[in-house]
Amino acid sequence: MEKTLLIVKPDAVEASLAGSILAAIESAGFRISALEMRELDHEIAAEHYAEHSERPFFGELVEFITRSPVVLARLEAPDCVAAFRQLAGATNPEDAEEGTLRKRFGTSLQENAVHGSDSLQSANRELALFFGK
Ligand code: FUP
Repeated sequence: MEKTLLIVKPDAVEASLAGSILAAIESAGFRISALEMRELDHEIAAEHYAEHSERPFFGELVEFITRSPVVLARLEAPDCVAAFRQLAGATNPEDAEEGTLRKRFGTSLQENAVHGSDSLQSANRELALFFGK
């Protein structure tokens, strides 16, 4: 079964929304096959966001994702990567469609509640980074 990485970001965990977000994901038909709460260090955060390392917002992004614990999950479903991107919604919650996780739970471009891998290749890389083989 296809897999993707979910991160419930610090803004959502701090707002006690982790359970609601996981429930919405399960209700939408995704199976959770690994789950962990963890405080990320700068090294793993920078590795996760390596593709953005030259962008002006990289430093803030790493500070944000490491500021308090996140919930990491491996999700499984048919066409999981694309299906979860659709459930998550547009990067900026203001642009996200009604009913998407970022529309419901995100508050800004940076504090957008959830991460989902953007391709099968990213999913495999990110799942290996956070959960190992
Ligand atoms: P997404 O794939 O939707 O998570 O979005 P991106 O990979 O483009 O961006 C990764 C994260 O960087 C987003 F979750 C939000 C953050 N970001 C900013 O903080 N500022 C920006 O200008 C663009 C993205």
